[in-house]
Amino acid sequence: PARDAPTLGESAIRHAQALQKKLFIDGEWHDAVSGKTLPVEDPRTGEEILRVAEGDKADVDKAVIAARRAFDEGPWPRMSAKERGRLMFKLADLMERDAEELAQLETLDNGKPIWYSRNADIPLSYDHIRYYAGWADKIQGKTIPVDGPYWAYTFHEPLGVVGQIVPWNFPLLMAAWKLGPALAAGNTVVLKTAEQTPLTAIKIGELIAEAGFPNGVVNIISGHGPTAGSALVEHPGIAFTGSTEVGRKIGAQTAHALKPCTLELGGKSPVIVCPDVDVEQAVKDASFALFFNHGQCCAAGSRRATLLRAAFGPGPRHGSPWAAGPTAPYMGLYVHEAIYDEFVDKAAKAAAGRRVGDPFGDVDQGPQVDRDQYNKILEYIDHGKSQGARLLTGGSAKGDRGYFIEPTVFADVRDDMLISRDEIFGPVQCISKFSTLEEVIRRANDTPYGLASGVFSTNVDSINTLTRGIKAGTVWVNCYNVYDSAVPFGGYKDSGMGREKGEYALTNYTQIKAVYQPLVNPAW
Ligand code: TXE
Repeated sequence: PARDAPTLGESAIRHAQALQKKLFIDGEWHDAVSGKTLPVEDPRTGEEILRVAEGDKADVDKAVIAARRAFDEGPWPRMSAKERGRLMFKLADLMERDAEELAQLETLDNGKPIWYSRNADIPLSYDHIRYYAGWADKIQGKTIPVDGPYWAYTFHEPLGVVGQIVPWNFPLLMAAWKLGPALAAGNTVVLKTAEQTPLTAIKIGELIAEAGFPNGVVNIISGHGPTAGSALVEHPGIAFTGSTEVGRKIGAQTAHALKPCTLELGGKSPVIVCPDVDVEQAVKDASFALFFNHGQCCAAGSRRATLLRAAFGPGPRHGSPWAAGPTAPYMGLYVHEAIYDEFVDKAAKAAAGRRVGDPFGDVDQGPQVDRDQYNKILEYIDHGKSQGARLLTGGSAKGDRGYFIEPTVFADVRDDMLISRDEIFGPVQCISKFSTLEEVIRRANDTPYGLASGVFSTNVDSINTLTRGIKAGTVWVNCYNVYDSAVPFGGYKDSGMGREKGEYALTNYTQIKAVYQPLVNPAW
């Protein structure tokens, strides 16, 4: 309830103050070699709450050496796959034990409503670690029939040390997406958190130590991208989630060094609403898809949909809108001309009804994560206005402290407008009209991105045409933001390379060794 907001906010700050403020290297907590520290801001006010050690190249080098030693010499490579899985189950249990503390830290750091953190980010994260704990002893090679007096088989071996760089929109969940498959496959890890949101990963460092992981298996560095991030890219293979611009740089660097790399980048995912739908329902689904996490979504998340339904209650359609995807990519919304006016009117009312305020209270939307993102979104809103989109609701900052922005809806958005082409990463819904399926497929694909998409229709031919026609890594049909740890997620085109989640993600963290052996008795 709203009256708890100040109390919960204070409790979150106390949890943050009680955390380690250092870098987690080789199972111990270290100050940065440079002695530098990084401010942690409260996005509700823009004020600094505390500072944590700011790692850069020297710290990354130390962490990589520790991870290398843990991989080459430590108990980790000699543990059985089952034992590694057991440690991961233990970590997930500890995360679940401390779920409320983790939820408060995430909301304090990122600004997302506490009920998102409690019901999506945190349970999704420990669910994900559990899912991959189950994989640890099921990663198997093949036995292959070959010509001649030989037999052959494959091992799926870990890569060794892997670097992981995560963003601030789902800080813990993005870390879980990457740690899960890497550890299940037997790698050791250096994880760099986003400079805006170091807190929950620090807590995970504490829990990793408590779970009894051998020293150096997981190392956690808080720090900036151009310093700590790019130093990490120079070392091992990399898994990155973040902007397409940085992803492109990392991809070029790792390709040159012939190192493995997965990239989970930006999106501008089309949602297409056909004329045969229940408009009221489609408005709700589209609104939830866009405004979830204040529009700061684009890649992430996984959990059994059933667990999410249990957490959020049944959604209006197949439980889907409440199977709150951590990753609802920012979308362009195409609505058929036959229902356009009614849809636009209802969408504006739905957005205007969203409660914006202290994320520790009973609200639908808290502040954006930091001043850069806040300014970027307000600039896009100005572009929308000046390029002639019809502003139906919102359109401004909210309040005079912190990074709050009104839920904003533009209609009559043309394909050439900046708000239609770029990833805004904020609570700004852009609606345009379409007439035929052929036309909308062409327009939906006319983007460098290809992360996800949504199709709303009751006509099976339209559904089949659209799901085949759209070039994107995920298509949700009559639902949005449904995630399951077992289902792959990733982008076509500039939205990335490789897939996270599910069995597919294990291929990012394993290499295949083929072995030939002579048959003992060639007559066989
Ligand atoms: O991203 P960056 P930013 C999109 C979204 C957002 C925009 C900018 O549109 O508005 O990107 O956000 C690390 N070498 N997404 O500036 O810079 C950085 O420290 C190595 C989509 O926050 O890409 C952080 O840990 N690492 C996205 C991470 O990269 C570097 C989520 C993301 O930061 C680096 C976030 C470098 N040279 C933003 N520079 C998604 N796909 O979910 C930065 N980093």
